[in-house]
Amino acid sequence: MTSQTSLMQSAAFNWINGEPAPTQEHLECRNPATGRLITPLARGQASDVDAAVRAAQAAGPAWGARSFEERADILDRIADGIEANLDVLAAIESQDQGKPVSLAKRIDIPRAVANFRFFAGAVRHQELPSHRMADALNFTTRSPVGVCGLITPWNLPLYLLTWKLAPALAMGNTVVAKPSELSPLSAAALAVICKQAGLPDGVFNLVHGLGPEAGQAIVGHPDIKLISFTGGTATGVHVAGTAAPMFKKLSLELGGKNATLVFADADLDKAVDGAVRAAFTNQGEICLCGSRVLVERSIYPEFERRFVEQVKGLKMGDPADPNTDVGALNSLPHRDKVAGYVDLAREEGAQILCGGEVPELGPGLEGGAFYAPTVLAGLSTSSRCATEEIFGPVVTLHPFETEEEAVEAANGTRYGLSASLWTTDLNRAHRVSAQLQVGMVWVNTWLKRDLRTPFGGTKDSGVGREGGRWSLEFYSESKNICIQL
Ligand code: TXE
Repeated sequence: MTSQTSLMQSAAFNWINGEPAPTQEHLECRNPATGRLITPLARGQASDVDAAVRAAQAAGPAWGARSFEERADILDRIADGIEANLDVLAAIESQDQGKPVSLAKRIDIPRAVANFRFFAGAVRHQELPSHRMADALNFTTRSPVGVCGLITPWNLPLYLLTWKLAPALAMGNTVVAKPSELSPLSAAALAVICKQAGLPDGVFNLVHGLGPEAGQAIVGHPDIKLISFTGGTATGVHVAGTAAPMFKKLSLELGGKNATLVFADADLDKAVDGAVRAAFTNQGEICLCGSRVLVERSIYPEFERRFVEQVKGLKMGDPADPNTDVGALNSLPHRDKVAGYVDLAREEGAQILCGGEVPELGPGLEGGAFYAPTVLAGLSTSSRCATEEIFGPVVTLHPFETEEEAVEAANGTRYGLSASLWTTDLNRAHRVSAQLQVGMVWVNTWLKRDLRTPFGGTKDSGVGREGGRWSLEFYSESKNICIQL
């Protein structure tokens, strides 16, 4: 196990060619629950990205030449290293991001372990296609793409970075990654763990810093052949605009404004429970959060009563307290954006059924980016609060009369990431799932993930799919070899 302080302080440097690399300037990394400074953060520039790309290029041939089994063994050792540091990494993630430490321990860090173990197994067991003709045999190989640029957001820092890094490494690529400047600490810790696990120098490089500086330099670097980006839709437009004319492989996982649809025949206890979890997990800062709940009118009053009661029971407070359900938002500017949407809802005549304020949480947390879990009712399904991504602990409730109306409302945003649907009618589950314009539908559950399945969205939620064989394909170049027999 490595000390928490030394892992946190490693973010003061970039990580290039297997060692800390100093930068001339620094940003600050603060705990959003207290406002306290944690560590200076390296402020990488285009020259740092260039140094990282050169290290990644130098390491590429040897890493790409290793067998899938050899690379999988190293991925497993990285997973072991993350697991051995679970408590330390959960504390780092919570202090850096604002999320409850219990959530980081239960979800974020175990999922990072699972990402490495899953993709180690996936490449060990992958089957490559062959197509026999009467007089020829085609077989398809997968070779590394080259240097991959991975850009990740602040909401699920280690979870999302490892979701990209594990398959990129497994397929023999080398990487230059940029975590969000708002929650970079677990990525810095991961670089140290990768080295301890035996990952060769230069295979995984990390450049910290701002999006328009380090991020833009990665997206626009001519020797980076693939970009996997998770972040806001507006940034995604910019990333695509730079990368697409350079013919880079591109995967964009952007925003969401996902509907939870509750039909009168649903198991109400489970539906309320699922809808609350979908709305408020990680303070609502997950692209998959169900932030619009559409409820069949005949059960609406009872659903609303139970939903609000359960939300009022969520314990908001110090993320370090193991009993906290809802922690701090990631930053004060983001908290202000969330509060701005609730002000807008007030102007639009919404009823605020609970929340709608900055809570007073007592000594030590006065400077924190907290916002009370908020339930809004009485807004149109086409209002701004019901269609724009708020990305915080704010949910809107809407009654509907018919299945057609529910589907139309669910599809009535620019986003198309996911939906969850609560019903005991199997035919309805099939019918409605087929009509929802999203990449993922959950029926009678939410955020149940099987890493073999495709993950990604339609419309303005992004382009491409990652997960299982979709990741193996994305992080490799397929080559068909046709042999005349
Ligand atoms: O994300 P950004 P922001 C949504 C959510 C949030 C909004 C804005 O609604 O309120 O987006 O969040 C890097 N070239 N999501 O502004 O800026 C940046 O440094 C290259 C949904 O904080 O998109 C960070 O590493 N990179 C989402 C990453 O992009 C650039 C998760 C994401 O930051 C760049 C986060 C540039 N020009 C926010 N500009 C989800 N899909 O889960 C910024 N970056």
